[in-house]
Amino acid sequence: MALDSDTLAQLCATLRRFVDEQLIPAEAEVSETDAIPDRLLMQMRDLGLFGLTAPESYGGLGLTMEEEVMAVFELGRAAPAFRSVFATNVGIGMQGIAIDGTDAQKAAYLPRLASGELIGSFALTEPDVGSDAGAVKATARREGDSYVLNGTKRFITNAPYAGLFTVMARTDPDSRGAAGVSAFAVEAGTPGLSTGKPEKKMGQQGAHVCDVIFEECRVPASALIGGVEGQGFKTAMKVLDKGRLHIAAACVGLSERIIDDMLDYAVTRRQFGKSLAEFQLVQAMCADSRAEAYAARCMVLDAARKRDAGQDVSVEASCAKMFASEAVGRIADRNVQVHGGNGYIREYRAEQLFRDARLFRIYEGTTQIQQIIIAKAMVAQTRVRLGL
Ligand code: COS
Repeated sequence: MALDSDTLAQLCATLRRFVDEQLIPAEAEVSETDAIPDRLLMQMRDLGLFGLTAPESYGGLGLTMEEEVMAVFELGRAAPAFRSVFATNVGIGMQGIAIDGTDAQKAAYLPRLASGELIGSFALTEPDVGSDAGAVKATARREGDSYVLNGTKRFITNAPYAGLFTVMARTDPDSRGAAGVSAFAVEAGTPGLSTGKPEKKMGQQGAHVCDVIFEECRVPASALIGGVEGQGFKTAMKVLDKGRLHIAAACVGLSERIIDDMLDYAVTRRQFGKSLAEFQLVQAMCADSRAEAYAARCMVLDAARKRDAGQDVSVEASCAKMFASEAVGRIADRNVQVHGGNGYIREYRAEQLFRDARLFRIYEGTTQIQQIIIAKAMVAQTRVRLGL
C-alpha cells in the first residue's frame, strides 16, 4: 500500500467532505453552464486529485489500485462530469506513459500531469474504429528522426484543453490488425494537430469531448511510447484494464450516492398518508439497488486487490466494469421511478444522474465488448483445460 490505513481513511474522509460540501452543491450550476467553475478546478489541484496515481517519484500520490478505487468510490458520488476533469490524468491520459513510457518520457510528462498543470488525453477511438480498436486507421509514417501522423480521433475526453495526447496510430502500413499499431505522446500545439468543436452530449455537461485531427503532424521519434513500434495496441489494452476498474469504481460511487438520494426522497415524500419508504414495492427498488451496489463494490475491490498482487485482471476488470455500469443504470432508473413525476423534472437531480450514468455502459468498452473479453478468456481457458 502507498498509504497507511489512517492516512487512507483521512484521504477518503477529505474527499467525501469535498464532494458533499463543494461538488454536489455545484451540480446544477455545472449542468446549466456546461463548465466547471475555476474555484473547483483549483481546489481539485490543491487536493492532489490530478496526481492520485502518478508515481510518488514524479510528484503523485502513487496510490495502489485498491487505494485508487477507494478514493474513486468517494469522488464518484458527485455528478460524473467532475471526475472527468482529473480522471484522464489519473487514468487513460497518463497511464500509457506511466506503464510503458521510457524514463525520458516519464520525466518529461508525469510531474506536470500529476500536478494538473498538463491535461492528458487518450486518443484511440476513430470515426470508423470504435469497439474494434485494433483496426486503427490513423497512420504514423517514419521519416528520418520523426514520425508524421495523419488521421482523425473521435470522442476524445478533455481534448479541448489537453496539453498531451496518447495517440494510437498505425506504423506498419501493411498490417491491418493490432500488431501494426504504435502509441505516441503528442503535445498540443504541434503543427498539424487540431481539435474539433466540443460535442453536444446527452449528459455529463461540464465534461467535454471532441475530435482530434492530425494532418501531416510531425513529432520527434522520441515521442514513440516505450521506444518500440507495434506495442501501441497492447499499451492501450493495459491502460484500459486499469481504466475499466476506475470506471467501475466511479459507478459504485454514483450508485451509492443515488441510493442515498432515493432513500431521502422515499422517507420524506408522503402518499396515501404514509411515507413512500413504507410501501413494499418502493422498498424492493431500494433493496435491489443496495444489493447491486454492494456486489459491485465487492467486485471492484477484489479485482483491484488482485491487480495490486500482480495478477492479470483483464477478465475481472471487464466483469466489474460490465456489472457496475449496468447496475448504476438500473439504480439511476429506479431513482427516477421512486421520484415519480419529480424524477422527470430538472430541478431534482434524478433525471440528470440518469442521463449521466448512461455513458458508463459505453465508454472504455461497451458492455458487449466486456462480454466478448470475458467469454473469449473462458473459452480459451476451457480449451487449455481440455487439452484442445
Ligand atoms: N493486456 C495486454 N495485452 C493484451 C490485452 C490486455 N488486456 N488484451 C489483448 N492484448 C494483446 C493480445 O494478447 C494480443 O497479443 P498477441 O498478438 O501478441 O497475441 C493482442 O493484444 C491482440 O489482442 P486480441 O487478438 O484479443 O485483439 P482483438 O483485435 O480481438 O480486440 C478487443 C480485442 C475487442 C478486446 C479490443 O479491441 C477492445 O478492448 N476494444 C474496445 C476498445 C475500447 O474500450 N474502446 C473504448 C474507447 S477508449 S476510452
